[in-house]
Amino acid sequence: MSTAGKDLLPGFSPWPEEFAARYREAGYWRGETFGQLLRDRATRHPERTALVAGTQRLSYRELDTRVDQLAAGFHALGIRPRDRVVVQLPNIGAFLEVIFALFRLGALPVFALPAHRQAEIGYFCEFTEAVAYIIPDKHSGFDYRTLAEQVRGSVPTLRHVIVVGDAGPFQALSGLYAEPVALSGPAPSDVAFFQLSGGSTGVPKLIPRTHDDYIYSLRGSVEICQLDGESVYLCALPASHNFPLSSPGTLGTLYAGGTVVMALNPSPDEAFPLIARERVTITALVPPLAMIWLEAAQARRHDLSSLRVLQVGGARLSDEAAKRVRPTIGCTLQQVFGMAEGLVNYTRLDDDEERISTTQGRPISPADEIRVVDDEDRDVAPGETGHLLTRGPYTIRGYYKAEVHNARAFTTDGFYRTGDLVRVTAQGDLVVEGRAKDQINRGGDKVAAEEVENHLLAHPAVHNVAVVAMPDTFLGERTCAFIIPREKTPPTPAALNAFLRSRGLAAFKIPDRIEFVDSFPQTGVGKVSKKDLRGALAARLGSRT
Ligand code: OOB
Repeated sequence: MSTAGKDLLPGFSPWPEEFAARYREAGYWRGETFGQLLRDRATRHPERTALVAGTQRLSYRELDTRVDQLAAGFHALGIRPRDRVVVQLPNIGAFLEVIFALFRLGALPVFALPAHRQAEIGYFCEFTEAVAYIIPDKHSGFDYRTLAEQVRGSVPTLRHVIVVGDAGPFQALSGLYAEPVALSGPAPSDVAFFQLSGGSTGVPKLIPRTHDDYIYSLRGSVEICQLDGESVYLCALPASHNFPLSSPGTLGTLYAGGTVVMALNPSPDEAFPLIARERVTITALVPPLAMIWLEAAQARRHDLSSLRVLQVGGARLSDEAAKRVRPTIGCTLQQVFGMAEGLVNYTRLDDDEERISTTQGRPISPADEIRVVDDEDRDVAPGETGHLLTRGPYTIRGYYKAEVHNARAFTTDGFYRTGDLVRVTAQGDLVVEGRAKDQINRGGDKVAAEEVENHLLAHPAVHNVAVVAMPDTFLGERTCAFIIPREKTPPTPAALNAFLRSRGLAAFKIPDRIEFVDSFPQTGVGKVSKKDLRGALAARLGSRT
């Protein structure tokens, strides 16, 4: 089947036909869709438990039925194929019901994080011309309905706000389950949803993923992580993030016919009893959480013996912490180095201990192409550190509606510039050595420097600003904003942070530290030298300890 000439979603960059044909021929893209996938599993093993969330337990048959009913409800509201729907749900059962209902309909979820606020949500709704926004009533002490009020007022395309729980002035999700209707459904090569990029630019970029490409990444992940019908996956990280969604995550677990267990928050207090009760076999964490779990596991108050694999990724795990996983938790560590744009690398479960604790693994697919290059895009010598470029059957060819940025973020022959600095070991594993992109990796939460800088520049007392990473023993990195004030007595850091919050910026993007300076160090070509700012900060922090 050819994608050439087919009517594509405007703003989506498909794989060139020659690559698409190759990926189909090799059996990577098998023409499946998410809607069919769930139907198939529900037909094969209807009685198996698909989902455990709070007091809710759903078999595959029940999940499949509820998804049909909800798809009918969304359809009755007027939501149509290709309509964008911003989904901002925590780790609750409704998350999976909602996204599969949208998949079945061919409507496109935009995966927002629970931490996002008006600045981000308003932008996603506007940029994607979303027709609906789906939220919980309250979560973690925050009332999402007040956020929805603000967003609805400013986005004319937004026709529906749908609430899980007490809907207030909006539409309750619970009222939407309806008699199933026949739906034609999307094509496998269609965009299925949008992930968000961690980004390094002023606004987050949207990542279109197709049924074909994402399901291939699930199949590869399931095989590498050895998931099967007996597997029980604990979703402890925010469910909409690419790591717990697909590496192998909740979707990979359903692909394999296993059970997904949702944890409302990832603390040991919540997660450990769930692991013991549900006999969880695999879960995924970011490094700071892994450290917290390692501490808590030493108390041995809970039976974690069912756990076979602890995955850690999203940011670099130190070799020392990595080496503590097996002795402390009694299971295999799996390092995961992935990105919402596509490429995911795993250490393999049977790799030796040294390889598992000192590398970030290797790609899912033999068709993942990896290049490590210097600043001029020339391949570096084997084993040397350089910029990681990648291309492959589940790595995007362009961000959504971002032509100008795409020309920079991709090479002319379609390699994605990851912004990561890596080296490849003699055994073929990747080691992440650093980052060239202007981003702060705050324990797995990605903060684009430019985005925070733009918000700070909007403050009348801020003349200029540069946001950089500062080292942190717990999070790996935190955010520091260097500010040149307009006046002699600058606003206090607290006032500036309150200003950022009032602009509706997610809490994890608020600077951890603000330093006032008279000028910025410059590079040879007169740009702000963030390297020198990081150096100055290290000297300042060092001299205070
Ligand atoms: C995952 O996805 P994103 O899109 O939030 O962030 C991707 C970036 C990478 O480019 C890299 O800079 C960093 O996060 N990263 C790591 C890492 N895993 C991700 N840096 C060092 N070591 C690691 N193990 O973070 C993501 C997506 C799928 C699976 C796992 C993580």
